[in-house]
Amino acid sequence: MSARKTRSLLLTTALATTFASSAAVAHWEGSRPDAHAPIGVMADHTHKTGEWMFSYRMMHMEMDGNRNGTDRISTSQVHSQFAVAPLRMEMEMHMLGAMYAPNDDVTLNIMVPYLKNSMDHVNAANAQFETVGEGIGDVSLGGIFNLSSKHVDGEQPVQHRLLASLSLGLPTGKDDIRDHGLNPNMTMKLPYPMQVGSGTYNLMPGITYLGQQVNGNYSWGAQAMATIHTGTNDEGYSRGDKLQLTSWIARLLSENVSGSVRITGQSWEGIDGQDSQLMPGNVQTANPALLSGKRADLSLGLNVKVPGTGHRFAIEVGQPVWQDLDGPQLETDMIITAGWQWAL
Ligand SMILES: [Cu+2]
Repeated sequence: MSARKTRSLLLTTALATTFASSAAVAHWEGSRPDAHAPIGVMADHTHKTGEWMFSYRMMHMEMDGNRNGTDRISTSQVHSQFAVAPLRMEMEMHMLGAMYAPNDDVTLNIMVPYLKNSMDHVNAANAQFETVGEGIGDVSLGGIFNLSSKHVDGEQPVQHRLLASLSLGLPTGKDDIRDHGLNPNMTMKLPYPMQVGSGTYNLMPGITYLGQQVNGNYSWGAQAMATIHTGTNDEGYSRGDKLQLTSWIARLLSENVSGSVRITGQSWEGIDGQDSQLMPGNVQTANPALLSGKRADLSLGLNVKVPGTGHRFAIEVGQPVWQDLDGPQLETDMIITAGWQWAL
């Protein structure tokens, strides 16, 4: 394990030990549509003692065209470095989740993802082909903890909350999927971004701040979350660690509907190690160094609750406003997340 990862693990452990000093929340109105963060945010809320929640979430991400740094580059520029150029990629993720609160301060959760990654490529002779990596992804188990809450009185009383979360990602997803390339008679190992699993145990520590106007229409929040891949998978590498910072503001549009605006910044590292069956000179996605970058997204969301039933529906649409990629790398163009949540 690298020094960087050891440091990250120590930080996570320090965060976990603070869970002991938790506090129940008195004035938080959990039934408001905006009491849940925009649907693209994970580990954003807790439940009351004995409450269950089941959820289905779908995320669709579109990547079209290549970029190096902050600049768009053409397919022929990619071909000057690699035999094959990716044209576009679609990532589709279906997530089944369950949450259960053994008490008011701790909510446990499990999430089972199913992924489909499709990528279109073209070679220098203008022959196009598509590859698909599909299957169950890395199942995660975790907890969300009420760290503290504070009620601030005044003309417009505000309830503040602080949550901590920690998830463990299990290596249940495949990291050795193969598919046909140009030759229909043989398969090849799919490059790193096309695999549905990391092959490693992953830690996802997070900290979330929430604010709610007790009698007003506004609420807001911010979250920092890291993804730390521990060890090395059977293929000989570890995926790049990621840090994500997000902040949003939401407004009640009616008693049962709220709208949100969110800004997200993220930074992710390249592959640590190498899959020896991939040829890094052939295509950028097989090059461990060309998978890191930074991005800022702006997202608009809608939360809807069906009164008296425990059902909620939500959608969020995001677009990058800035991206800086160690490329050539496919740029992200759109992220859509939609979901259904049922608390009982
Ligand atoms: Cu929940």
